[in-house]
Amino acid sequence: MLWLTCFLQGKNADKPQVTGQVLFRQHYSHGRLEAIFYLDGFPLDNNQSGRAIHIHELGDLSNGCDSTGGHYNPFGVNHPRHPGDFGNFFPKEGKIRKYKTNLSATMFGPYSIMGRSVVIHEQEDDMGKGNNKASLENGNAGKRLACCVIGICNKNLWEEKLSEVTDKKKRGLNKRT
Ligand SMILES: [Cu+2]
Ligand SMILES: [Zn+2]
Repeated sequence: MLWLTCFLQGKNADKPQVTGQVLFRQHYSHGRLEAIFYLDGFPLDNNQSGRAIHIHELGDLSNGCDSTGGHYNPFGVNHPRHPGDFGNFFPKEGKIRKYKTNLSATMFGPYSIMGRSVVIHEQEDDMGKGNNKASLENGNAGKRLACCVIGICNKNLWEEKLSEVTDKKKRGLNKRT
């Protein structure tokens, strides 16, 4: 088992100022990747559009999120079939708290996501249905709001955030009953 984290510094000049982290876990060597998206700083309005999140090819932040390259695309396929195409996320009260399983990216072997980056976009991912070239490359997700480089972390960080995310879900369910 290996754990990875991607810590967002929120240093971009643009609004909103997104902070938080994306965590990954995977069983060696053929387990499916799991991820926790734990992000803050979105507008409080619950009716805003979705925000696309992807893995980009490079872990180079020398020119902010602009130097992270395009979507990580080791097999030369169209968007949204890249391993790090995580789709759209809908913040609630300015936060994203999401646990996803069975993702197609991997942290092992020649196609590892380690050392690459996670990018949070301003707009919704059109999932390749935009009828233009950009749609099949990047989903027309717009500006890059925040980004981070994926590195190794320990188990504790994962366990802590996982219990927070799943507890929140339970509380949410209780509220509705
Ligand atoms: Cu992207
Ligand atoms: Zn993509």
